[in-house]
Amino acid sequence: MAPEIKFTKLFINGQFVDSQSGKTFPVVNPATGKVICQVSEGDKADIDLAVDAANEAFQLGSTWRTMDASARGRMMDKLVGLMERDLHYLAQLETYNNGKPLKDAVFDIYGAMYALKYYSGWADKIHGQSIPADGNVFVVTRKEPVGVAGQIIPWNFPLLMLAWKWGPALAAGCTIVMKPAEQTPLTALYMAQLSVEAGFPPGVINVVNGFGATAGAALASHDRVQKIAFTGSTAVGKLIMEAAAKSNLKRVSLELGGKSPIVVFPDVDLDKAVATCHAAVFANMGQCCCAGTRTFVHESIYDKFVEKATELARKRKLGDPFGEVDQGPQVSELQFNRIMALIEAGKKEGADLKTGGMKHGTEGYFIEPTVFVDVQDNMRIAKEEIFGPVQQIMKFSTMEEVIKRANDTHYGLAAGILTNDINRALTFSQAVNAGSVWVNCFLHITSQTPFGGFKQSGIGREMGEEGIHSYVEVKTVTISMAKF
Ligand code: TXE
Repeated sequence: MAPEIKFTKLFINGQFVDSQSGKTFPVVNPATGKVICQVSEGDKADIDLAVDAANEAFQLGSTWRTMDASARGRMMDKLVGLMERDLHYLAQLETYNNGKPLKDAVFDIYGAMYALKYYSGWADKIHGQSIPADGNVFVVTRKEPVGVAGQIIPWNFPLLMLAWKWGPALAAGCTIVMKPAEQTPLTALYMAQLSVEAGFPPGVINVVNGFGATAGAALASHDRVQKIAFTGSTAVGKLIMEAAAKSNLKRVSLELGGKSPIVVFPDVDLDKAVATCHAAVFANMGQCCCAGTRTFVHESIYDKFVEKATELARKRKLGDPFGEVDQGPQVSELQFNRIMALIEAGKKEGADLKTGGMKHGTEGYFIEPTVFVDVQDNMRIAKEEIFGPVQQIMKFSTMEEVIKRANDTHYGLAAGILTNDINRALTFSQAVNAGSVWVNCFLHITSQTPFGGFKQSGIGREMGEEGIHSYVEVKTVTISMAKF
């Protein structure tokens, strides 16, 4: 059942407003390809207004700056309570706009609540040190909010990504201008309304819908934005960093793409290993930055693994994301076309297509779960982020070889190893260049643990205590003392 759409404008300074240009753009239901609604389209002029509001709310003496840190935390808790109250509606809205199965949307919203809840606890625990410095001085460090935080998020986990960004920013005492992905603005707008109900002062949270090249670029290059947090493609991540450098050297954190390896040794339960690798790549329609998209299987179990992995992919249930399904549509026609083009490249380059590879159904952007085997490292499907339901299975023989191949990528977001041999697990965990290494599991992401990438998968870490660092400045206060 389609949920009612309650908010479609820009949220600036505590109010829903039309864009300065009056322009709107359509939001599409990926399950049908039909327009859900029009939303206001913000660009530079609207980003300017939102940044003004966020700066105003950040002024010394403002309600936000003078509030007790513990009160900020309680306000965040209140927001979590409101999300829990509206969980069913939020999940429906997420499914309608993003296409993910309803049960996955519910899972994401719990994840978003946990993230906000986790950071609400940090609000009054972000403190500096007293340091025994040389000289007759008393020295303390303070951790102060960096200022206005620009936040640009993608469409694969709209609400979860919002929470990962709002959580540390609000705990640190920053103010926010967020640009949701143009494909999926609806849950962010509803969250904006909940922030009013939770009591956040006007200007602390602003949400400006719009496109990357206009609204996003304006935010990244704004002189009065002190920090930009971005999740999205590596190509755009580079633009963000460039814009930050060319404007005011704002602080940058980037969470970008990946091509994560998952390595299977023969000493594990085969069915369990197949299931772990299946979930690693097919979860969220393959639209996970840390998806396990290069499945390296030891030669001694390769044929059996391939057979079982193919069978499991064939069993995956596709369809209406509001129904009892494992997989919904890809988020947009553009993403659908990108994935289909990479599937074609896989076929052309000689990988063996075991199952899938076709559009599913007649409407929307559904793609059959696809398994390629005998994939070679130099093929495009082994090198490029596909961001779709496409598994690449490769054969390996030794640990040395697989470590080399696992690291032979410009990405470094995540990696996994399935083995019962502790030495193998430790060797791999140490040698692989990845921000997250999972042993006998995959995609196990929690609010308490840092997440982010090596190499071109990003800069900085989100979540956990590390997640706070990019939202604070460290100030050293040195006080001359009388000698005694
Ligand atoms: O990403 P973009 P797209 C990867 C994945 C996917 C590919 C392309 O491989 O197939 O990226 O997806 C905003 N200045 N990931 O095209 O363009 C944009 O409006 C400022 C991995 O959707 O990077 C949106 O809000 N902002 C990923 C956000 O950036 C700009 C999640 C992401 O869009 C901008 C999504 C600009 N010049 C895609 N251009 C992950 N790491 O989870 C775009 N944006």
